[in-house]
Amino acid sequence: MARHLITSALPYINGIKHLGNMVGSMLPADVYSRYLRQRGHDVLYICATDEHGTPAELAAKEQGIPVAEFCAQAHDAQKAVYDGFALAFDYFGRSSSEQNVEITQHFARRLNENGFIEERAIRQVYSPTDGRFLPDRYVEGTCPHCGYDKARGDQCENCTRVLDPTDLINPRSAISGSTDLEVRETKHLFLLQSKLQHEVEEWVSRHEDDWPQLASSIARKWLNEGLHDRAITRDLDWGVPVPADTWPELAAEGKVFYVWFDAPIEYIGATKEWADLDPENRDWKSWWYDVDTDVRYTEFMAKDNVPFHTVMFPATELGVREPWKKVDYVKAFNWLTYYGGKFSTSQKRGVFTDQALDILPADYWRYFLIANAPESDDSSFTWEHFTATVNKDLADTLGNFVNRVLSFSKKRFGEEVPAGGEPGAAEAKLGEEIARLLAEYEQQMEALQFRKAAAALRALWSAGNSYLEEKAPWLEIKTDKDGAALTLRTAMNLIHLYAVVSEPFIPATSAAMRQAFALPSDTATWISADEARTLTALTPGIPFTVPPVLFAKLTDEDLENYKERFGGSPE
Ligand code: B3M
Ligand code: ZN
Repeated sequence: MARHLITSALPYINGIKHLGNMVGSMLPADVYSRYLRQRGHDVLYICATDEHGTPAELAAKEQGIPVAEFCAQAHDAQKAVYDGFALAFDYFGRSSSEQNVEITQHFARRLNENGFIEERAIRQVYSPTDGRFLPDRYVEGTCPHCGYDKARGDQCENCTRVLDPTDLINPRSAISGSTDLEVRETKHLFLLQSKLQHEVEEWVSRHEDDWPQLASSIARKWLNEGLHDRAITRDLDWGVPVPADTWPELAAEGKVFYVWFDAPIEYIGATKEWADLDPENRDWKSWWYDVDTDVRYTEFMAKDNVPFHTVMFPATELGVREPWKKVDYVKAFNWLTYYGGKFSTSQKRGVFTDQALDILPADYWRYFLIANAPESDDSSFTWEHFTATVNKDLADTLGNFVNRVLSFSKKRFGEEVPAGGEPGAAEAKLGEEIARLLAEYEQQMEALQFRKAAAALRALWSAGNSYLEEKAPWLEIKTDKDGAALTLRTAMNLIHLYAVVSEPFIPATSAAMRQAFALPSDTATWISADEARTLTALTPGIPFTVPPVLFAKLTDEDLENYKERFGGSPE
């Protein structure tokens, strides 16, 4: 059985992420990891903060603190939110770690030895006022393509075109605002991706059939446009230093690697961080090095990150000429919009992950987001849709079922799973249905089809409700006490089954459901098709407690409050 290596795109250090970021990378990776662990697979789920680059430097400057300090604080703040969302990383690292420095420098040296790095003199924007070169976002100005006047040196936010700082019209320094800028010549390292085009193409063509359409079409588009050599160093204070043993002159000038060069390498770096903390994990390399088919590597990301993961990082890995593990499956997501508009970190529009947890516990968000993940298309977050989904699926279909069954049984039969009755036709029909839906759920999870998996899970919950309505134990008890006991016992078996299979989506609620039953040695992590069909694992006499209401119903007043606080439309 292959081991599973899982990574989600590294959240950039700058600022708490919004729900759109969460649903497009970390949350589905967590759901998938939890599922695989439950099914008995050996799983390593790695993520980290992406800490280098100009936005971190600029944010630190704005706060008036050293960038290292800014990153340390921002890392902890993000980690606290992810803990709140119950993201069960095996390790959540930092791309500024010494491990990442070491591995990034090693990759650069190997690429150089293999003839894939070249030093080139380029013309760059220099600010005499600031006494430094101004890479990427350090220059702002007017976009030459669309005329947007707040375009950044690396990209125009308005038309999304990738830019070079020297492209900007009326450029100004983002640090001092100075327009007294000149263009000076300076040396940088270039990764000769053009030389790797064929190899990358060959590698992509061996894998793209397995990838979802969204990932393979983006990879193809980039390959068709041709891989260009690109500068992989910058004039910044903060970053992985160019190693002095290989490039003494550039190192002396204080050049560091470009953030997108070291960020994907941090997937490996963070694995080493994890290993260095715990001697038991010392074989970290067995996850990454010289493992072809015994590790299956799945990456999660939003679509804008796909080129870096399907083309550029593989090019780097191929050029290193060492057997580093390359991705097997790329799970890419479209955008989650806020009322059809853009969630925007810079413009603070939409719901941020820390605010979400202020309002409601993680399970509400986890379920809603995954059930509406932007898989085949963009999907829109609205408060109306969110409150309706919570009320219908979580409060009514699941929560109410659990409470109704346990409260009623307690009232009529006491605090133990009731005895009496023999399963009949209704139970046989239910068992078939549950076994079928469970198989469907498993199949969708294995296929990483999260919306469909959520639909199957919801159908499992619904099947319990239909059974309960059909048997109506509150009527049955008047004429057939044993029959009512059987119905309630079967329903309790469903609750236990829900506790197990809902865990990847709603871990806290699942734990509460499972703990309702004092089942001796309840360690099974999954439900077999046979158990699903018979629904008799919980036997008469097992004590239970009635958990507090699992999901609160959201009122019209709640809805109005949310809309008022966050704005009920994109603008
Ligand atoms: N930090 C995502 C972003 O900021 C970027 C992902 C890196 S994954 C190696 O858009
Ligand atoms: Zn533009």
